[in-house]
Amino acid sequence: MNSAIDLRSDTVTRPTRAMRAAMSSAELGDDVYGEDPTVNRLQELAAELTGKQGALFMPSGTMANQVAVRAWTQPGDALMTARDAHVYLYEGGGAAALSGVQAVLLGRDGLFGLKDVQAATAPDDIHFARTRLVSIENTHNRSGGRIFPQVETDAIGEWARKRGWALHLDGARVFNASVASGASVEEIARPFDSVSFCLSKGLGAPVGSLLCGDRGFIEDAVRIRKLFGGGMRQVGMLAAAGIHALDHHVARLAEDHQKARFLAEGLAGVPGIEMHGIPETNIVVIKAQNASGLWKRAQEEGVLLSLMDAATLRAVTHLDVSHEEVASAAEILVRVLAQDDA
Ligand code: TLP
Repeated sequence: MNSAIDLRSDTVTRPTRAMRAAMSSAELGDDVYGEDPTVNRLQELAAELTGKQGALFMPSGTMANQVAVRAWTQPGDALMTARDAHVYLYEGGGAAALSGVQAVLLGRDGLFGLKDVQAATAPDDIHFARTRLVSIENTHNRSGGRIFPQVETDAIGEWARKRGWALHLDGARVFNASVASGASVEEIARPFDSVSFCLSKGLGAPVGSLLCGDRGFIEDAVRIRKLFGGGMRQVGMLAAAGIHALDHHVARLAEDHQKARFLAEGLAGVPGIEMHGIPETNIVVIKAQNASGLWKRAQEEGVLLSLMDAATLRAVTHLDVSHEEVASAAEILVRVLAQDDA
């Protein structure tokens, strides 16, 4: 398995030697008491980068999103989001189970606009669940790492603000959006009341996400994180990996985007598959009629992909996969497809 080219996700990266060194020399304390200096430093850095008053270190992106849902809603409220958003589709029904919230699903391929939000806005009537939160995912995972258009975010943000709804950014890969678009994370985050981002994806840390927002929101989030079992102790070792990732692994995301484009271009026009456009960031979505057969044969040939559904495969480029490996993954996939076609 070790020599396989692992394109299942950017979560598979392992800490670099320099990151491990930063982890092993981290100053530690008990973070449930707020006394881990390295965690505090990471939280300050995250607040600064997103332009928010505060930030909270979380064990996962899923917990960061679900804590935000719980903080902004009451049971019986509605959450508006894309029908293929991670917060709805990939978090085990968490919004329903942990917050008693129902989802109002919008758009397609992760994208939706003000018009969709307006059309789904229920009248103020006792029959309807009250919308309290809109969640936007940027970049959007299932659609192939697409960047959510800022003009739509701004328009949706204004609509939400007028109604007293909160706007949450699932920014698991917001640094990819920033590097690809040239907009700073702070600019992307500006219309949002809360922002989650992951250290454990393209940034290459082993664990961890940040949830950012204003002071009152962070106070609520601290309580809810504890309720959800996410209070951590001498976790500065992991926070040190996060600080290292933010200091050293952001600009290099551009290389991952180049590798994804290279892979997509290598597969474009090959019979038996359909590419979901040219990737804007680090995720390549491949549509294939026999996706599970292709997935299995690719695995036998040493290329690991994600099987998203019966007709969709996903390849994600990252820190631990070189340009040469991506080139050979493309060759192997073309060969496997040609065998299928014969
Ligand atoms: N995504 C994972 C899987 O869960 C699908 C992956 O391999 O891409 N938001 C977004 C947009 C995500 O893509 C993910 C993880 C999360 C949140 C959750 O992060 P974790 O895995 O830390 O709970």
